[in-house]
Amino acid sequence: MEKTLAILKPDAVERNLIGKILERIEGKGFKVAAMKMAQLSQCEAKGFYDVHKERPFFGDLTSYMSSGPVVLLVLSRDNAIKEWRDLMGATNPADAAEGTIRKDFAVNIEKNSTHGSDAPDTAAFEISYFFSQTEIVG
Ligand code: IDP
Ligand code: MG
Repeated sequence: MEKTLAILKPDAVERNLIGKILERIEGKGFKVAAMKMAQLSQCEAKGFYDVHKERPFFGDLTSYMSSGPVVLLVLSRDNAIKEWRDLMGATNPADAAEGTIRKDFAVNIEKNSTHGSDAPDTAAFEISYFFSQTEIVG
């Protein structure tokens, strides 16, 4: 089973969408291997999104990601990284396919409700950024 990191971002938590999004995750056959609430500091958000530090939206993104509570999840299933990205949909909800989480719930390209790792190396980094080995089951 492959593992990936998912985040239910501040816009999703603020609008009481935790249950609806978790229902879609479980409905697609993912197992929740770890889960916790957190409120990131801007410093923690910057460390997490370090790959984007040269992008023009980096300051806004890290302010937004630290603006309210998030749900941090480790998801497990076969092909979890790609399956979770497919279920989330495109970064910009205007481009996201019908039936995806971002199409149905995202506010805009920044407040797009969920995060997902994009490759095995980033999944490993992102999972270890938020979870110790003993917090992950299965
Ligand atoms: P991803 O979340 O689909 O992997 P990335 O390109 O890795 O997309 O960008 C990380 C996050 O940065 C996005 O999910 C979104 O919140 C934000 N973001 C990406 N592109 C833009 C943009 O053009 N303007 C504002 N925010 C953006
Ligand atoms: Mg990304």
